[in-house]
Amino acid sequence: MISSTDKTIVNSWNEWDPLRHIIVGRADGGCIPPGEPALDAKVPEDSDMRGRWGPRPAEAVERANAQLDNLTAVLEARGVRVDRPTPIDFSHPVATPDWETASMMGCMPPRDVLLTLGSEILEATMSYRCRWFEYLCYRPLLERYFEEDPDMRHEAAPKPRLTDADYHADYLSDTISIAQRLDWTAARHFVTTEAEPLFDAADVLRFGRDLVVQHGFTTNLKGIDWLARHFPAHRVHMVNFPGDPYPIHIDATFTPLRPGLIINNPDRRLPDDQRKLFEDNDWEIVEAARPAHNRPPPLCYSSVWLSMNVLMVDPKTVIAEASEVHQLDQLDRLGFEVIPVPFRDAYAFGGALHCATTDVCREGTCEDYFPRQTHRI
Ligand code: ABU
Repeated sequence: MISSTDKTIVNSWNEWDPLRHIIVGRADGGCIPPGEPALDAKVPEDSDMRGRWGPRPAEAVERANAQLDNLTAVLEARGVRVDRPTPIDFSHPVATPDWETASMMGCMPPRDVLLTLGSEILEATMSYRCRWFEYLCYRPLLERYFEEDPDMRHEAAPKPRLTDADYHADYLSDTISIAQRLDWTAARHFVTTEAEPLFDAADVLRFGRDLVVQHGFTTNLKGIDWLARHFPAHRVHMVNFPGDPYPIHIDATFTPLRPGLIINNPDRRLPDDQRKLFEDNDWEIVEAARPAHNRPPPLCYSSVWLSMNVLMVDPKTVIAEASEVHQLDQLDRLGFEVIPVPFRDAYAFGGALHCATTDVCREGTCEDYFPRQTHRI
């Protein structure tokens, strides 16, 4: 058994095996980035974030950090080793030869940037310009893991150019109706084009030998193809969720809790033709409980469905947001030990408990949870 006092080992194959070592993000210096194509497409028409940008207020940072620190303490009390990123000056303008933007975003959601699979930690391409340099916050940790674990593989996907060619012009209008958005997402017409491979790590769910990847705003088909070629020993399955007008990141939509059990956002149901893999292998897909809140907290990019963005400590134990009473109750009825932690003050900085963390080490090996499959989704 791997214990948190042991030397550094990078090893994580799925979302639920017993957790030993994790990265928890920080809210320090978090900014609302200025408009850019991919970000504007995600911010709802009626959001209080429209037209706003700049550093978030100091007291909001303080409240978010208090909840992130509390999560850290809860995990450490359970014997999990916790590391934290090194923030950079996110209010600084950044540029490449192709574009410039007046600020970055932050380093609260490591799940978006880093994909751990086995002994590898892969830096995602990302798809927002304001997040192009976010990997720098994690480099001190990744360099340390590389020093301390001789088997660790530190990989980075090809940095994308993120020129205007990466974004569909029809998403740049600020008056797109929800009906129009739903038609587009049902037709798999997303803001990102296929100009080059793009993916955010939070669009990938790990099920041992199988990776389930959401095609949406932040991950395109070339990105999924890049992942399939990069992980040739794995089976990569593309999914999409037509009920989501703003499809970024799979982890408020489809959440595996233990082998054989997934909760699925009832407003973003996995289409029938994509269920065969799960049905053929006796996985149950249960509708997630509805969120306890009607709106996200102020100045938050994410939807109310952060309610189902939970963190598994092991296949029987789950950390969920303390005010999400319906989700807590459902998890309890599904037989889990539920650890409620307050986290809504951190949401605006990049999401909930799954978003705010990324695995470094879980016990366990690469298992085949889907031995019966005849075709790829
Ligand atoms: N990062 C997960 C956010 C997904 C959502 O807004 O529903």
